[in-house]
Amino acid sequence: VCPPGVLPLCCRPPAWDRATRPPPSPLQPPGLLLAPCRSFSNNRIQVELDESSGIAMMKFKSPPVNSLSLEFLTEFSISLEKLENNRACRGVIITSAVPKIFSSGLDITEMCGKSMEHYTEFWRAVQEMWLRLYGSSMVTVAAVNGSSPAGGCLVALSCDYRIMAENPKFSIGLNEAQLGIVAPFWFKDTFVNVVGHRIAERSLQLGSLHPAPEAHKLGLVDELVPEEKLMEKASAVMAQWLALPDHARQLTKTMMRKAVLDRLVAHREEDIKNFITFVSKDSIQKSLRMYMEMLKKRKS
Ligand code: CO8
Repeated sequence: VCPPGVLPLCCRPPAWDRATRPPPSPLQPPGLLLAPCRSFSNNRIQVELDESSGIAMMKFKSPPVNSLSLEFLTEFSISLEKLENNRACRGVIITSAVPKIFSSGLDITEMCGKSMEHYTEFWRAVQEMWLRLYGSSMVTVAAVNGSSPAGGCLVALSCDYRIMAENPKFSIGLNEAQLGIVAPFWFKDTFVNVVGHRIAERSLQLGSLHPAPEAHKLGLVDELVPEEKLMEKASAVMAQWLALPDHARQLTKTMMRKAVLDRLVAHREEDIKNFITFVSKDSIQKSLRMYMEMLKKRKS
């Protein structure tokens, strides 16, 4: 079963046939053999698609911390949909244009003192983003060039491969417990599928944020590279993944991820209700407000 608007992975035609490109003209000077590049930039996310390689670069550019607000999540899902529907696009590298921060996770202000309608809309947007990214038929590589707590970590975990800048000041993890909140089952499932049950269980209960070297040791990220080599490495990894026929890779990805995706699809409305009930509690509102105050105090 596929959620409305989300492409079943197996429905896309093999990309080998998708991007048929004419050979370069012999009259074209070698230096001008530049790839046709399509870019669309929204307010918070910039996307550039190199049609000759089939690789899109998606950069989060929502300072100060790329928090996943309703607007951000909506743009994110729309950008993914546009790329998914573009036959020339086979893979996307996700990174940040904000120094030192990949994404600070869900925008906490969206979960504080808002109406039921707002919580519903917000949570649906979080679900939609994850369904699109985790269920994407494209190759997805996260180039994690900064801190990546909670929802930011979920974005990285939902990709096929994670490369992180080897800076111990950058940390990544599902730290919800530290905020007095609980990561939903599909955050947990995504985490377990990457690091295994034991590491996920300990890390989730403690709300751990793992410095990059530790995250690598745990398998939360696949590779660490010096920051200046991050994009080069991400492109090399992407090329390696794109060297295979898309249909075989896509069917394999579906086989690995379908059960987890289907579980949310089957329980989507119930999951929204649970979120609203949970987030509306006075005790949870208090925890979130205190956490925001702590962030501000830490700053001053
Ligand atoms: N949401 C909203 N505002 C944020 C967030 C956020 N997630 N993170 C930071 N901000 C704000 C800060 O309050 C600050 O605002 P102001 O300038 O008005 O004081 C501004 O962004 C800049 O923040 P910092 O000064 O802290 O910036 P630093 O560069 O020093 O640090 C960090 C950046 C490391 C990202 C740091 O801000 C941080 O740790 N932020 C909190 C991250 C976090 O814990 N996110 C968890 C969100 S919850 C989630 O994603 C999943 C919830 C799912 C379960 C829901 C069930 C209820």
